[in-house]
Formats: sequence, structure tokens, C-alpha cells
Amino acid sequence: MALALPVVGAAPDPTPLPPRDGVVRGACPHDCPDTCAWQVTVENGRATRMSGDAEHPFTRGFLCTKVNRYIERTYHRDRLTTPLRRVGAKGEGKFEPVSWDVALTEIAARLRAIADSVDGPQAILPYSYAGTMGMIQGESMDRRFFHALGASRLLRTICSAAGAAAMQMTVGASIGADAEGIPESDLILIWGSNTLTSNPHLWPFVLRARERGARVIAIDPLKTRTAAQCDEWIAIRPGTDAALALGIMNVLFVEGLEDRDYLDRWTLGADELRARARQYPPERVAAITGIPAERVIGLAREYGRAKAAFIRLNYGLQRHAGGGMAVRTVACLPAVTGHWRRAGGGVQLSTSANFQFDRRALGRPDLGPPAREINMIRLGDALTLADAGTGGPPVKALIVYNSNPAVVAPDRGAVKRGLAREDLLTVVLEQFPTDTTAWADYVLPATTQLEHWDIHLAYGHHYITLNQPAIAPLGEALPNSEIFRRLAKAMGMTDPALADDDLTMIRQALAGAGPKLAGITLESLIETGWARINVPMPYLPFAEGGFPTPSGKCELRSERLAQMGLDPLPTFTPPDEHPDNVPELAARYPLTLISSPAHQFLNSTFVNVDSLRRQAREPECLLHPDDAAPRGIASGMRVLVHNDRGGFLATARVAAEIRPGVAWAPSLWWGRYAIDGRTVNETTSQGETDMGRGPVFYDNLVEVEAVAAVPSDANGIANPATNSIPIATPG
Ligand SMILES: Nc1nc2c(c(=O)[nH]1)N[C@H]1C(S)=C(S)[C@@H](COP(=O)(O)OP(=O)(O)OC[C@H]3O[C@@H](n4cnc5c(=O)[nH]c(N)nc54)[C@H](O)[C@@H]3O)O[C@H]1N2
Ligand SMILES: Nc1nc2c(c(=O)[nH]1)N[C@H]1C(S)=C(S)[C@@H](COP(=O)(O)OP(=O)(O)OC[C@H]3O[C@@H](n4cnc5c(=O)[nH]c(N)nc54)[C@H](O)[C@@H]3O)O[C@H]1N2
Ligand code: SF4
Ligand SMILES: [Mo]
Repeated sequence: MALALPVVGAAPDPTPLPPRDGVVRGACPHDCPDTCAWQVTVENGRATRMSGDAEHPFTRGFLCTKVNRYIERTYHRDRLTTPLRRVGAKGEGKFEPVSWDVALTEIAARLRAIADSVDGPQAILPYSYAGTMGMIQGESMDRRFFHALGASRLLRTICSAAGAAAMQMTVGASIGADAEGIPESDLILIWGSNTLTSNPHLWPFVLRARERGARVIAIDPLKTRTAAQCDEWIAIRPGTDAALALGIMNVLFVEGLEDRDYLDRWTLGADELRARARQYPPERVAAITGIPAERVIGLAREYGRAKAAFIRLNYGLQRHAGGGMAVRTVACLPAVTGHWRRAGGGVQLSTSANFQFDRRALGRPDLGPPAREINMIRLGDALTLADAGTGGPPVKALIVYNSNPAVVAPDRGAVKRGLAREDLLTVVLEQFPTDTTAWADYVLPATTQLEHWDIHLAYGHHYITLNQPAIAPLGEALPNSEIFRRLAKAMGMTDPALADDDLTMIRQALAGAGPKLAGITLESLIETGWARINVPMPYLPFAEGGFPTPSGKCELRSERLAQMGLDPLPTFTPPDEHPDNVPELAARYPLTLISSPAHQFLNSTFVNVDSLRRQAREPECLLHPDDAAPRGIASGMRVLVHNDRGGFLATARVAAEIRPGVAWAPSLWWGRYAIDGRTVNETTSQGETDMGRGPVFYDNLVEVEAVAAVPSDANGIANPATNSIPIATPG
């Protein structure tokens, strides 16, 4: 098998076992709350069928639209199967195959030269996110390597940072209500989430509750496929959720619908919150949110009278300047009504903090000196500013894995200018040629989840899952962990922690784990495939307080936020790009662009899978008829979506499935498959949220115009016009 290829030194074999025919258990690696347990049928060493584990209480026997195509993706004609070295110009995407030995020896020499130069090792920047959520292929040997090297540390904020910080400040951690309690709910609020697309395995629980009489309400500027299935769609103005939650509290307190006992016993700052909520009467809330005052009152009554309301809070409302405060404010609601007391009640944003892996043992931050931190959503600045935007050395080498920053990072124009730098060494570990690999100096072929070991937490349920490799790596592909082991060796790094194999690291992650993982071992997981972590069923995390905050209570008032210079109480923070803040900008760019996931893609993953891309058709922009008519736009017309940061072409769809004043571009298309090579992140900013330094993807004003014909930017990755934009060359 491929692991027996010429190696740099003698790295340990990371995957004893496969290939083996039969049914192999695994875990879906994708960044999705459902973390499905899957079963792969292998015949003659080839994966032939995949299905969701029917016995898994959350997977319930099905996989989603995208991952049903995982075999097609794995054996895709474009799979990278050998290391590549650039031969063409930067961004041209022209490479020659080289051996692992040559690739790693050359990369090691260049990294060593940078580390030994005046810039030092902090001029090396790792860039990764959640291409795989696996603890081993996502945050183990890679982290050890960069820590030992003394490279810059990446703040991995691009998805959940604002919400995670908000939950930490309010309930103490990324812990939430148990989705398996939902059938006990009498009211379900799907708040800023398109469940049927991005969390589909939650839906059967919602349907159970509904059969038993629950009402289901979506709060979303967009009538998503999920909102269309709900009993009611509340079309909130983007970025105004905190005001709605405060308006609900206003009514709850005025009408005596709060749970005084819960507030007295398990919260901090209830009186101050009551006073704050007084400032948000329904009329004011209506003016901010665009939701009629009677509906705010009605919703508050329904919520207050429900016995166990479940709020499925997700990331949509968090991708605005006030996103942290919005999440925090909504997360206060079940403490006001005491819904945490009952199964099916409470809020769920994430359950991830229950998975107490020994992350220090995995990532070994102690292997190297402390280093500067670079926020991943400011990659454009990091690559184009002489001090990387941090006051330190310029970035001279970028090592990308588990991510596709040329598509997913905001302010794509700045990112592309950075990637175009002749003096930047870019190494990309990938399964496929992407917009990002096109800019690489070296591309290293990575295995898929069918080809390597891993262990997975979940952020939407309470089951841990082991992934066993089902087939041998294709071609010369290697797991990320093995690539970093070999690179460390090639650089002459000798710490024994840099040689641990994957199964050893799985054991380390579990050996030092917290009590919620006690008793779960590699061996037990090989036996069972997955296991419920040590929480009761259903899990009522805060039925009797027990908040992991400094006070042990739900912090309606947060002293920590006060110390950070933020309002210690829930408050409404308008979007950065709100007409009140930036009237001149809003006059030129009056529409708020939301670029949330397309049903067929997972962020930028799966865009290259033909069957899924065909279903998604082409980049689209949805507009309300009231916005389309004055612009002379009809369905099917080509439009330019743009602002001062950039623009992209899309095909218009006009329907009353969106709030007027809002536009939707289902995401994330790659430049190479887009109409004009440009994609939605040309328009988004490198701005940061109030908490957690997260992205503000949907805090984004644009204009949409009908266009006759626009010059094509061929593949959008090698456009001479964009490549030649001068940059502030570091150094
Ligand atoms: N099919 C598919 N599944 C995915 C993903 C994918 O790309 N495709 N991505 C995965 C990842 S990485 C993540 S983080 C999760 C994301 O999961 P979710 O956060 O549930 O993301 P979406 O499903 O897009 O839902 C976000 C919704 O928020 C709405 N929204 C936008 N702004 C606001 C606002 O200000 N207020 C309110 N109330 N709503 C707002 C959007 O219109 C959208 O419908 O999904 C994961 N699952
Ligand atoms: N405008 C806009 N931008 C967004 C968002 C949005 O809603 N709107 N969503 C944001 C969110 S929530 C997120 S989480 C980020 C997601 O950003 P990313 O984490 O970058 O996610 P993907 O686009 O799925 O890219 C993951 C890449 O990793 C590769 N990969 C998968 N497994 C492996 C592996 O084992 N090894 C290696 N080396 N590579 C692997 C895949 O082939 C894929 O190209 O995007 C963000 N960007
Ligand atoms: S992407 Fe989500 S829903 Fe689809 S198979 Fe993976 S974990 Fe399940
Ligand atoms: Mo995400």
C-alpha cells in the first residue's frame, strides 16, 4: 500500500489494519453538527456503498445529500495522488509530479531557511480549519509540528468563535440542551439556522415533537427550505436578533411569565436584566427588527407559556458585528423562563465542550515557545501587510491543510493578492485541486476519511465516534498526521512526540480525557464504533444550575464582559453596515447580502462533485420582488452583486422567499466553477465580531444590478488583472 513508498527517514506506519473487505464503521468528518456514524461496504479493496448507521440514535440510518456522494468524491477523477511542484507562474495551477522525498526535502530546506532568517519561525503561518473535524487529522501532529517549530499560531475563528465566546460568557461553555429531548418540547424556535440543509438529523426529532402538538417557528430573514416546513416564518431584519430577544423578555417580565424561582436560584443579574428589558418595548423592537409589535408580543406569550421551549440557535445571527451579543441575549431566554428545567427545553448552539478530549496531549502547545497569534479571518491582511497586521515579521510561508482559504476567507481580493506574492512559499495539503492549490508552490496529496484513522466529537449531539480506515490510500496520498511526521523528520526535529503514530495519539486523547469520556477507549470504540458520552439521557445540563461560569450561575450580567469593555448586560448592537451607522454607504449599497450554505455543498467542499454541482446549477442571487422590480431584474437574468470590496456575477432568482432589503447568495462556489471566476467572498469584509474575533460574513451591504455581458475572468484564479495589483511587499 502507499504507506510503503520511499520515505524521508523511517516514519512509523500510521495505519495498521486495512484494507479489508466487508463493512467498516466510520464517522463523517465534515463540519456539521450531526457527525454521522457511517458504514462502508468494501469489496476487493474498493469502497462500493455507504450508509448511515441505523442503530445510531442520531444518525438513524441516513446520510445527507452531500455525503451520499462521498464515494464519488473519493474516487473522483481529480483526486490528488502524488506530490506536486509548481512549474508555471504563481496562480497558474501548473505543476509537475515529484516524489515525497523530493517534495519534503525541498519544503524542509525552505522552511528551515525562513526559520533561521531574521524573520524567524513566526514568519511561518499554518492555515487550517475543518475540512475534517477529526481530532487526529485536524489537531494533533500538525499542531505539534508548528508548536515545536515556533511558528505563528492561528486563531481559528472563521466559524463559531463569536457564538462560543457568547455561550462561555453566559452559560459558561459550549454546552446546550439535548436534541434528543426535542420530542418533549411544546414549542421549537429554529433561530438563525437552516436545519434541513445544515443539521438534517435534527429534523426527525422536530417532527416527533410536532406530532405531539408542538409548534415550530423559524426566525430567519430568509424563507429557507426549513422555514417553509415550519408552522410560521418570522422574517427578521438581519443582525437584529438581540433586540427581538430583549423584546421577548420585556413582555415576559411585564406579564409575569418569568420563572422567579429559577432566576433567584440559578442566575446572576436578574434585576438588572429586567431593567434593561424595560428599554425594549414591543414598538421599539418592531422598529429595529421589522417584526410587527403584535407579533413580538404574541411570540413572547407563546414562549413564556410553553413548558419546554427548545431554541435551536445557530450561526446565522452570529455573523454580524453584534453577533456575540445576539447569541448571548438569546441564550438568556431559557433562564428567564426556567425552561432549562425540563427535557426539550433550553438552548442548543453547540454541545462540543462536553467532549473533554485531552487536547493538550494531542496538540502539545508546550513543545515550543509562545508565538504571535494571527486571526484566520484576516488572512488578507496577514499576507499583504509588511507586519502581517500584527506588528511582527511578515508571513513568508503559508502551510494550508483542511481548508480552502482562496474561497472561504473574507475579502477574497486581499487573499488573492497575498497568495500571488512571488516571495511567499505556499504549501497546500489537499485531496483535490482547489482555488487554493492553484496558488501553491507545493501540493501534497492527502487521504480522505475512507483512508485514515480518526476520532470525532460532535457539536449537535452527545456521541463520540471512531473512524476506521476502510480502503488503502489512493495513489501516494498520506494522512495529514503522516505528512507532518515526515516533514518534522525532514527538518531534523527530534522530539519523540513528533513520531507518535495515529493510534497512539487516539489513546493519548482519551487517556487524559475528562470524566464525561471516562471508560471510553480505543479498544471499546473499535468494538462499538461510537458511544454515548457520560451524560444522562436526555441530558438536562442546567436543570438545577450547575453553570460552568465563575459564579456557577447563568450570568445575565457578566463581569467578564464588563472587564473586556463590553456591556455586561444583553444589549442590541447594530450591524457595522447598518444604515444608521453608515448612511452614505447604505445609500450606495442598500441590500444586505447573506451567503449561507447551499444545500448541495459543505462550505466549499463538494463543489467539484459533478452531480451535486449540477443540482446547485450556478451561482444564484435571490431577491425579493420589491427589490427586483425597481432594478429591472427578473428571474434568470444575469446580475452583478457588488460593493467597494469587489463583486461577482450570479443568476437572479426573484421570489417573496426573502425579506425585502436582503439578498441571498447560496455558497460557497469556487472561482473556477463560478460564472466570472469571482465569488461571494469578494464582497465580504475582514471585520470582527464583538466577541471572539469572529467573521461578519452577513454584515455586508451590496448592490445588485442587471448586466448584459461582463468580461470573463476565465478561472478566477489566474486573472492577470487581479494578480498584478501591487501589494505592500513585506520585508
Ligand atoms: N449542507 C450544508 N450543511 C452545512 C454546511 C454547509 O455549508 N452546507 N456548513 C456547516 C457549517 S461549517 C456550519 S458552521 C453550519 C452552519 O449552520 P447554520 O448556522 O444553521 O447555517 P445555515 O443553515 O446557513 O443557517 C443560517 C441561517 O441564518 C440566517 N441568518 C443570517 N443572518 C441572520 C440574522 O441576522 N438573524 C437570523 N435570525 N438569521 C440569520 C440565514 O438566512 C440562514 O438561513 O452548518 C454546517 N452544515
Ligand atoms: N461568505 C461566506 N464565507 C464563509 C461562510 C459563509 O457562510 N459565507 N462560512 C464559513 C464557515 S462557517 C466555515 S466553517 C468556513 C469553512 O472553511 P473550510 O474549513 O476551509 O471548509 P471547506 O470549504 O469545506 O474546505 C475544506 C478543505 O479541506 C479539504 N480536506 C478535507 N479533509 C482533508 C484532510 O483530511 N486533509 C487535507 N489536507 N485536506 C482535507 C477539503 O478537500 C476542502 O477543500 O468557511 C467560512 N466562509
Ligand atoms: S455532512 Fe452532516 S448530515 Fe451529512 S453525513 Fe456528514 S454529519 Fe451527516
Ligand atoms: Mo462553520
